[in-house]
Amino acid sequence: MSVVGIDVGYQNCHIGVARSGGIETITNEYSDRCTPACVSLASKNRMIGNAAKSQMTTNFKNKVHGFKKFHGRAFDDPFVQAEKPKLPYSLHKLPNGNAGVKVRYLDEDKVFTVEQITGMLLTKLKETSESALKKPVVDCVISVPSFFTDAERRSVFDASQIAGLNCLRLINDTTAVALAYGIYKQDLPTPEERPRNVVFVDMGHASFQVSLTAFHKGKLKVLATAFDLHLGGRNFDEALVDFFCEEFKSKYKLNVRENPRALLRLHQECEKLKKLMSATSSDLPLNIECFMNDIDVSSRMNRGQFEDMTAQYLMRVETPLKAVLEQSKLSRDDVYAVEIVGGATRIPAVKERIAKFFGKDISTTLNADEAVARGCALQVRDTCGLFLVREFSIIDVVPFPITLRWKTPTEDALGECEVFSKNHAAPFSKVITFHKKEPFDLEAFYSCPQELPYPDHRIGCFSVQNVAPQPDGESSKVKVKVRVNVHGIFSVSSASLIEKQKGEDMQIDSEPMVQTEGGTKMQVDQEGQGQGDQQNEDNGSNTKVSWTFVLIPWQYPVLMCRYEKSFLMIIQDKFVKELNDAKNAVEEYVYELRDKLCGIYEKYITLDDSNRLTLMLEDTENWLYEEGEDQPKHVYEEKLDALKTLGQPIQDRHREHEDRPRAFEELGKKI
Ligand code: ATP
Ligand code: K
Ligand code: MG
Repeated sequence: MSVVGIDVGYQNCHIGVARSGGIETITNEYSDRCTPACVSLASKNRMIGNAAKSQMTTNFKNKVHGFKKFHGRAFDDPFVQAEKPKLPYSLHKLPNGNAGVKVRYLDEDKVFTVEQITGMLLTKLKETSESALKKPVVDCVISVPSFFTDAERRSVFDASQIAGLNCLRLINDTTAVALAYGIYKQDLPTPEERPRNVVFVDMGHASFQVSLTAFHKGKLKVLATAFDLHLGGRNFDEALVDFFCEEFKSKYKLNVRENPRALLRLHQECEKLKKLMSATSSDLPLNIECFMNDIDVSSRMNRGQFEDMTAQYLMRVETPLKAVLEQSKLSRDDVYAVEIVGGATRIPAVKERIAKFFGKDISTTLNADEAVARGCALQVRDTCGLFLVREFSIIDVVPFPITLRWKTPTEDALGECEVFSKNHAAPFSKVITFHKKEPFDLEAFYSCPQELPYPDHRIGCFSVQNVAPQPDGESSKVKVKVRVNVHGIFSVSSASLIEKQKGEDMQIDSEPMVQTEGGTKMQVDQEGQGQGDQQNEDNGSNTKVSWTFVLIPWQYPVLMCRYEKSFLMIIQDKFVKELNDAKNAVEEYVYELRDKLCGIYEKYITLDDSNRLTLMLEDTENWLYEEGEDQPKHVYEEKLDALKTLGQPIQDRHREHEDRPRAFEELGKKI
């Protein structure tokens, strides 16, 4: 079974796969390595990817795109509310408060969760992989922006499950790129040498991500990440759209914003223009025929004008670059190379800003569109845990600090402690020891709400139950293991009670105390990277009793019903495909037989019979366009059978005649 790496972009998706020691990117049925992140729902079926995108200006109300950043977000989220008026499709508040997508599908109004929509997209990418690799694909690695919080990551993870994928790892975009950079480098420093520090810059369609990563032979360590959540190619498109909307208003008296179809067309044309301006600084035309109210519009633009009108965005390029240096306490001179990827880094002014900031040439050694997907595929290990390509260890970072707060039913005072600081290594486990006489709750939340690109700073609530005092009335020692896992998701992964043995003295005071509060003592053991569960047990003579505990992450979605729904849709797609195939088979047979009746079959049928059959074929053709347009599958199958009963004898006579001389020839050879 193959494992694929999937880059689910805001606009473009790519799939990488490790094959015979190298990485390849997979092409879809359009021989395209890029599949647009677009799902179009219609009255009979749904289309995903290229087919959906080509429908851009028709059925636009049911064409869902630009949904990547709705993952894990509430309908009332300020970001969702700000995006809503820009979308051709409708958003809807789901019963759990999350943002859902409202479309007309199978002639009914339907609301889909964002997980379902991404699930559909992933289903398509899974199918594309399967048909390219000619084997089932279940295991995958999926990239997410480094700034995705727990809720967003969980949501993407759920989407992968809806698609029937087993996501082995959610990997940060820039970390995937770093891996794609490092894995084939033969000259990385040895462990004794100073690391090679490389800055990775990814400007996609909707966001700008930067990381500073230190490389040694066989390993990379992310030192810092920074981002501009809302800076990407789409801002540059929108600047052009704004400009032309104004111009067309004064020049042609057209209110483009009132016409969604025209607005979408303008968007497409502006994106094309933007790309052309990356290649040339000369004046370029923008012409759209029959744009609105039967009016043809035209205008011109050049790179200089474009840079002026996008100055506000270009200005923002520097901030995250500065931030990664500051966070990692490195200077520009410590940076060995600056590697850029992502479609929008092709804008010359963006490249210039980055180069100017670092005072050095930027490298474009990586494939700007495929580096993320390739990096994802490189993270893949086989079922025995062996890397398929080459072993390369990754230490990523916790992007936002996480704090744990605890309380018991009787204690008013809350205790709290920051368990993961900003840029703490991840994945990582820590064991926290509590001294408690009763059950308690742990609440995890992001420490700095003002820095968080997400309105809800809560992560989850975890209940540690069945805690009672020791027989001697003293507090029990409870060890709780907290973890930021390979997906970058926080969890309380286990809790155990250490029962004091008779005569044994617990040396709690010798342990470094992180925080002590009336009645609550807490101590943190760092456990390091990896999945291992080993920990240094006290003296080996205490008994460890582990028990399950209740975990209630906020906004945790109900998965099962969505999975079933998605499964039904796959069946629906299959059903529609089979129906179309049956109908096409009738049509093809009509054309084929008609051609042959005037050609190779002519000699094998009487003129009368031929005329009668031709008439029948004509009737069938007309029928296909009229009442036969929309029939159940069996009707087409019966029609085809009826035609074949008439066509087959002619075909047989023809074949017999063809075979006869050949048979004589063969006989001749034998004699
Ligand atoms: P994100 O990473 O934000 O989720 P994505 O991965 O889908 O988005 P990319 O495919 O990296 O984004 O980049 C798409 C963007 O790059 C689009 O805005 C596209 O117009 C822009 N782009 C592609 N080629 C060029 C070019 N030659 N000049 C300017 N912009 C370009
Ligand atoms: K992409
Ligand atoms: Mg991207």
